[in-house]
Amino acid sequence: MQERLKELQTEALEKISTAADLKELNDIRVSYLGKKGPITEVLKGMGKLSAEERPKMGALANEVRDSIAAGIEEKQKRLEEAAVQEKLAAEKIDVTLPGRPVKTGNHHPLTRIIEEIEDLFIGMGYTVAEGPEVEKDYYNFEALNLPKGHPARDMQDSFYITEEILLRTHTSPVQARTMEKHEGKGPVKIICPGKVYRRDNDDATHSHQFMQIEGLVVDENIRMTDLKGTLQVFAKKMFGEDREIRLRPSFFPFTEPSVEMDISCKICGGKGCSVCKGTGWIEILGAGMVHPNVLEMAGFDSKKYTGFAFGMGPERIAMLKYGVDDIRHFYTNDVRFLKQFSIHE
Ligand code: FA5
Repeated sequence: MQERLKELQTEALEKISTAADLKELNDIRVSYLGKKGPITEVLKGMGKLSAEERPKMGALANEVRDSIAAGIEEKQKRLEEAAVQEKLAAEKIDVTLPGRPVKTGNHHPLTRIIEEIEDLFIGMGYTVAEGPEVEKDYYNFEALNLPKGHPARDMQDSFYITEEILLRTHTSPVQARTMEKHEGKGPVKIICPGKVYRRDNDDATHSHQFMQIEGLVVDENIRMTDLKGTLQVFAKKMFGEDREIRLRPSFFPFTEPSVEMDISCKICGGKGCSVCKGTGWIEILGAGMVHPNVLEMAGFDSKKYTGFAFGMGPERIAMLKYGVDDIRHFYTNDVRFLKQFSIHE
């Protein structure tokens, strides 16, 4: 019996030392130390031993069992440690590797131009006002001195929804709405960016839907020279000191006198091209002194108050600034076009 126990001990310790993983080790534990294991079997024969031999054999059996259990415990620690090391090695991160670039979008060139124009005017003390794109005929035309049947309505072919409601053809209705809110008290100093719609045929410089930015200043003693100075500051800040501007007399029913402002064409350098239609100039805005009728209709005393207004097309401005030769590029969203305005590359 003594020999058998020693044999079992040697055999178990050998198996423990060669166990390759925790599962194998657990199998050894179950087979040697379990209730149906060989040590238990040996101990069952203790009854046949003499009273003298029995405690000796019992002590030996305990010793064998303890040494196997200790062997298993130690091996288990080593296997667990090895498993942790293996995992650490497999999950090792090389912090010196270059990172993967994260793809980011960027603002649409039109958004950038509009924000730049907004910032410029906010810097001159203007606030930003907004109005609806689906507009009443009253604000789009009548309140701007364009009664029904007025021939100048033809200048802005419109998309009508009902007889009285249309998609606004310009941002000027926001002028009328803002002045109305001021209830005859100045000063008013706003710019209004937004989408407008016209039944224009699409070409290099025209779109049926485009953006406008309106400007309006109403106060006592506002003069034409204030308008000219403001437009000059705007043009120089936007396009650089070297760009030429010209003011041409024009007509808008809501301003008197009225002008249009042109900028020398950057694309052809003034020689004439398809963008400037051979003239060397591109019209970017209409402007003028607010017509007394418009002031009165909005509740302002036209003897006390005067004002100037202007309305510009940011697409045309973006075309000039970035040298874009077709307005349709802004709406077709070709990524190759948009990527050129990325600030990340
Ligand atoms: C107006 O719309 C007036 N409301 C502007 C104004 C405001 C005048 C305040 C006086 C006082 P006009 O139709 O010229 O004016 O348009 C203004 C600008 O919008 C033009 O200078 C041009 O830059 C742009 N624009 C006009 N039509 C189109 C179009 N179809 N596609 C792209 N831009 C356009």
